[in-house]
Amino acid sequence: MVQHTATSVVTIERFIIEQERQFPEATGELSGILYDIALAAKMIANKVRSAGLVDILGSDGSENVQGEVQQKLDVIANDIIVKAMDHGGRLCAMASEEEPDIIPIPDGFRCGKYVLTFDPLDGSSNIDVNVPVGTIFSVLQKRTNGMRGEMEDLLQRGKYQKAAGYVIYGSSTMLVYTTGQGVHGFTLDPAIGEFLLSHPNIRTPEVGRYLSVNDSYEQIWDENVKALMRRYRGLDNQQKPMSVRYVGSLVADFHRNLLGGGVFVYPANRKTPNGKLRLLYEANPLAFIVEQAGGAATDGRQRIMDVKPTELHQRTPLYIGSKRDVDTAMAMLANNAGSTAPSAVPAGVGA
Ligand code: FBP
Repeated sequence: MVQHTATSVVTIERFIIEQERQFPEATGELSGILYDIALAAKMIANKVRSAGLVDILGSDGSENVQGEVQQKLDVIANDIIVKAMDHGGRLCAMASEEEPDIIPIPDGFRCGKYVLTFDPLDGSSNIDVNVPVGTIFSVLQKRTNGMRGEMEDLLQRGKYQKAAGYVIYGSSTMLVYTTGQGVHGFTLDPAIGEFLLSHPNIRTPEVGRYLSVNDSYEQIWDENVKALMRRYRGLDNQQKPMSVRYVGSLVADFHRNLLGGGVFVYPANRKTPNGKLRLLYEANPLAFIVEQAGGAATDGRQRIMDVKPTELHQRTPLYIGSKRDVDTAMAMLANNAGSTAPSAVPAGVGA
């Protein structure tokens, strides 16, 4: 594999082809899926960038399966991805945070050997205030025999992912992905409309600087979660205090910590006893990336990518980022493991 530097002018398409060449048995289907995702990302970036100028800010007035108000851009991004991915003949099914059930491949289009799960616009509640948002995706290989994708093909452990990545629509638009051969970042050059290699072989620092947590939930956390937060803050004199950074957009917080070192935590609490974030299209893809970059991800009980999914929109507690800090979470939570017994929630906490 050609060793590129951040100054090499390498498009994402060329990089994908070079990676594929290392697998003589490869059919090009996975590469094709990554191309189509890059195309969808450019189209979504265009919408996000002009969001304030055209009438696509604000809510769509409908609710998604999570009971969340859908933003207009949530729906637009979801449609862009479905339409970019459903006719390439590489997928046999999809699942999205914005859709209640499996998204089948329309009749008339060939079914392929992969399934795609995705969060079309993560952090969408931040769109109207111009805070970075993102798209997160995960690719798995079909397991069942039939032509069409089934629930069993989607509900696979994260460790079976063939590819995963995210796009961050921030000061620049970046696409970061892995196929199990390291983590690579590409920046969109809007002048030429190309994703160019800007961050080859991303490695995340072993020890984190940043702590990303919404501690307005502190009152409804378990005691061991509170003890862990005191540890990260250096309040029990076991480590140097970490600097708190929280955007409230998972992709933005994860991306900062991936490059600069840090831990993002969204523990379970009495209001969301199984956590808030979704296993299939938030926790699993980011866990694959962080592990490929030398970091780790846990639900407080086990490695995120060992969790056996049972539902499409399953939620999970999440501790993800620099290895030392995730190991600390595992050590301090393991005996009471992440999930919290639901009980009274003081009014207004986590509103
Ligand atoms: P979606 O926008 O995809 O539903 O993502 C959930 C999310 O917005 C994450 O991006 C973010 O990390 C988290 O929820 C913020 O939650 P809270 O407002 O409770 O801190």
